[in-house]
Amino acid sequence: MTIPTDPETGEFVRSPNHFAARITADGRDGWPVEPGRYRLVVSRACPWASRGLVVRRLLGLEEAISVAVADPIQDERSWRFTLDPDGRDPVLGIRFLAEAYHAADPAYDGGISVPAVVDIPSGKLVTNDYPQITLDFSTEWTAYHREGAPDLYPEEHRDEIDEINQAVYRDVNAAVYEAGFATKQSAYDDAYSRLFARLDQLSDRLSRQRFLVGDTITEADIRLFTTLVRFDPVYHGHFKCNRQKLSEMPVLWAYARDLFQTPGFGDTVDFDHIKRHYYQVHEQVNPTRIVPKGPDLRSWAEPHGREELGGRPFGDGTPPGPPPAAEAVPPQW
Ligand SMILES: N[C@@H](CCC(=O)N[C@@H](CS)C(=O)NCC(=O)O)C(=O)O
Repeated sequence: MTIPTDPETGEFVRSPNHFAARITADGRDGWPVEPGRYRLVVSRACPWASRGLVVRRLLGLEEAISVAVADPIQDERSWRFTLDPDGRDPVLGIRFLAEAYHAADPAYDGGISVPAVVDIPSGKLVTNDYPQITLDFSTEWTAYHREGAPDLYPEEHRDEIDEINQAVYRDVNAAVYEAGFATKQSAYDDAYSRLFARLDQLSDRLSRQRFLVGDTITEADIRLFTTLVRFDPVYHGHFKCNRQKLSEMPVLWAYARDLFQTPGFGDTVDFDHIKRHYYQVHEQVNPTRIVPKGPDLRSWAEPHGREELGGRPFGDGTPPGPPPAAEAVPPQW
């Protein structure tokens, strides 16, 4: 995979989300909410796609929206279904996610990214607009949420959630990539400084409250979690985000363990997919493609002590049950 960077500044250039139709209860974009109709295509390696896996689990949308898991290693045709029998997604019948992109737009020649939501009857990609995908799961699919599903995007906290999400996107979710893919020292330095300044600020906030906004889990926690869970296995070494490891930042480390141990979070995480994807796909960063053996993951199960801060993870709701057997990740340690 070639990593696009700006030759002048050495900065990573992120490709835009080209397909931004929304699946809504009123179907105003032509894509109405309908259980069984759409397939969420993810890689368990990908932090942006993993948001969708967590939200879908927390809301109990597993029956309503099925999931396809791509091989963590893309080839020159990008994401592929080589984990499935005959290398084909059993529901969409395709070998490469690109086929769904081209069914939607035969002339499309941009990047093929996950997460992607595909309309099963037509085989067409509906959206790869990941920030909207999870918000729509929360706000448009309410008729199919499980009993006891939490409100991950509560009306009264939306402004605060949006503000935190913006800062976390810029200085955490995206900054780790900008540090790792920089081809000039100044671009790396800038991303590294923003990242750790923001992590310090988040750590301070989370030393006083169990979750980022209000006293329950929200979309903001999910977006921070998917970067934190990749920090020590990948971003600390591969992306040179190495002022400290997550496990050396006590508040954030306990916060991440708290979420990891909450049903719907850790049970979506596959560290093997995460590590193999980053270390093997980014050959510019890691030309030997060797995947490190560490870190020891068992500490993710250690007590976090965050209950002392109060908070009600699911508000008036309840945690989800275990994942469907077909979606269970292998034991992680
Ligand atoms: N499409 C979005 C976010 C999703 C994203 O970057 N997904 C990665 C995997 S973590 C991917 O599919 N990359 C392949 C590509 O964009 O060609 C973007 O480019 O900003």
